[in-house]
Amino acid sequence: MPETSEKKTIFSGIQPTGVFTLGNYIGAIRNWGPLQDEYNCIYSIVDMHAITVRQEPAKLRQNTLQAYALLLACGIDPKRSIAFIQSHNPNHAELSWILSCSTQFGELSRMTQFKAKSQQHADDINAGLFTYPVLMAADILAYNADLVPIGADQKQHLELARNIAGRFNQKYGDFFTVPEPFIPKAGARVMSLQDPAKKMSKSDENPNACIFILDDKDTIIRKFKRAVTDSDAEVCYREGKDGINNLMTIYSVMTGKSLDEITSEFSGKGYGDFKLAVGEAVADHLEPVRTEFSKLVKDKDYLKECYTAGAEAAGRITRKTLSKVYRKVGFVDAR
Ligand code: ATP
Ligand code: LTN
Repeated sequence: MPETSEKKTIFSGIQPTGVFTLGNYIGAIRNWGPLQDEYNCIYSIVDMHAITVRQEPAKLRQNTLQAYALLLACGIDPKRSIAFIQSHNPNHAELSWILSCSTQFGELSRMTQFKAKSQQHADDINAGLFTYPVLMAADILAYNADLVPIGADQKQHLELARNIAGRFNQKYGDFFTVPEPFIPKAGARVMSLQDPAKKMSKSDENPNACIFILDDKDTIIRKFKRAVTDSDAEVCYREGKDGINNLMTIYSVMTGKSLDEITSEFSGKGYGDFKLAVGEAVADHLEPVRTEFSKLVKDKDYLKECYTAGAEAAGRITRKTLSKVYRKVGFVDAR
């Protein structure tokens, strides 16, 4: 990827907290590949974010390598994008410190993900969990990213990153690009199959609540068959039909059919037929990802080559940003 060009820059990250879900895929990663030609794309497996909740070290290492292979299997081409592991580029943590001095305690206290995660992990409400959005801002601002493709749940964090950039620019003179969120129109919030009022999440305790992108066809169909819906047996998108609305959105994204087309396709048919069709569409769509993943994950040397080169390319960009930031805030040049 050329480092200086007229193209706009994209940054996004995903945590190595387990196999990606259909929510991560539809809300985020699926949209990353098609951006690669039009933009300078930088994608990261954000392991430093993952340790804000307790992780078993051996498992984190394994999950990180798996997440990197999944990223490539989902169509991120390490030759056209920069794809790297966050902890391999120390500049993120360094910039995060500087930015934390332009972030207010009050604004971090308002983050809904912090409130939710402090409830889930009441025995470990650590400072990292609280300052997590500052590290996320550093991830983005270190590359002066213009656009950040994310699911709807990350909108508040992106808003904060914009505020931090604005405040820094005000204090020290215009420097950071104020990033824009890039949230898909359909599928920005895929819901749990067991509780359609909750978002589908990797860390859900109930394995039937989410589809993992490496689930096999039978498992995917079984999970959709068990999906919680309603009792009126009509496939149409309407307020109060959260379960069906979620399945219709998933089916629409997978097949490209509109909600009206889906309603006519299933008129007079029951939920059983519909759920089976959704399951099949999802399983067929994910099949190539699963095949590619099983090839990639065996090739540890290739993966290492890719993430090493990715970290070098990422570091080349962020070192420049960081030295300019150090000057702006008044640190003495080291050399
Ligand atoms: P965890 O359960 O460990 O908190 P997560 O499943 O929420 O993780 P992240 O790694 O935090 O996943 O998110 C990666 C990307 O996937 C983000 O852009 C996020 O907005 C998006 N995303 C996560 N869950 C969903 C969902 N249910 N629907 C749409 N997008 C989602
Ligand atoms: N906070 C995000 C993951 C994340 C991210 C980022 C997304 C970390 N750094 C930078 C976009 C840009 C999450 O929990 N989903």
